[in-house]
Amino acid sequence: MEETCLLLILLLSGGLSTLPPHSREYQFVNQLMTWTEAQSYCREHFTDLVTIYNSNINQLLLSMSPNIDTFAWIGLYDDRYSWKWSMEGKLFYVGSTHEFLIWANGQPDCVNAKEYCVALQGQTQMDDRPCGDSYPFLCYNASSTSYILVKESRSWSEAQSYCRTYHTDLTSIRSKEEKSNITLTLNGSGVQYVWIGLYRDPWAFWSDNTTSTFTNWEPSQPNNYNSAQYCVTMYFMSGKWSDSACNEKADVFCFTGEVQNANTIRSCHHVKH
Ligand SMILES: [Ca+2]
Repeated sequence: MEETCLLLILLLSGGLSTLPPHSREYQFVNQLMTWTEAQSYCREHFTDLVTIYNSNINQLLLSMSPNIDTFAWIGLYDDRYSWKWSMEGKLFYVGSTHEFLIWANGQPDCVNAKEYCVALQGQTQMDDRPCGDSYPFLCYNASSTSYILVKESRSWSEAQSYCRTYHTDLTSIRSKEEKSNITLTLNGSGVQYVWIGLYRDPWAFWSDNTTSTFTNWEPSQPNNYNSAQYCVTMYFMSGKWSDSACNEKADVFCFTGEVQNANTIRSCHHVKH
């Protein structure tokens, strides 16, 4: 027992956080629920909605489900408000709203599940746009405390590289004053969209807060149909995943077992003395 715990601690301290935790058990719940209801149900009766770390787990879940034309929730979701800044102070945004950070009407809408970078639209309001789109961009120079509008159109990452090479970074908007200075810089430039330093990672979160990079999407998914699909179902006929509206009803895959990190270490601590 002690050896197993030591091994787990070593693996965790090695930073291998994408390794699946040992000895999880999986449950198929044949009951229609929304994603949020499913999360509550799993947390109440088991541990949480399932995290799928690899194709073996995906295959195991598929084998537990009936071979019919329907689907079940898994723990993966896309957080439309998990924005970060390219510059230091990354988590300044942290999903809250500020009077100087205003989304354009209906934004962020992540059209076609492809919009993970943010541009100022009409020079004042924010819109999530495809990171590969080419727009002029705004750099920030920390040594001169100035904002530089670069009128060449580049993708978001190319713009980021440019700003990091010649200035400090793509600009953040951290205060009302900073927003006013940016508006002044853009005034009269005629640019329609201009990249700023805000971006997010697509499909980055699982309900149990562990991380996994494994995916098993249907060929045309995720597509964020109608800009309304931020949760994920697995289809019983193929084991493939689709993004779905979180308020749809589906069956559920839960797991029972320890979650990673703090909990695992705490439980090991128990048996060690
Ligand atoms: Ca958008």
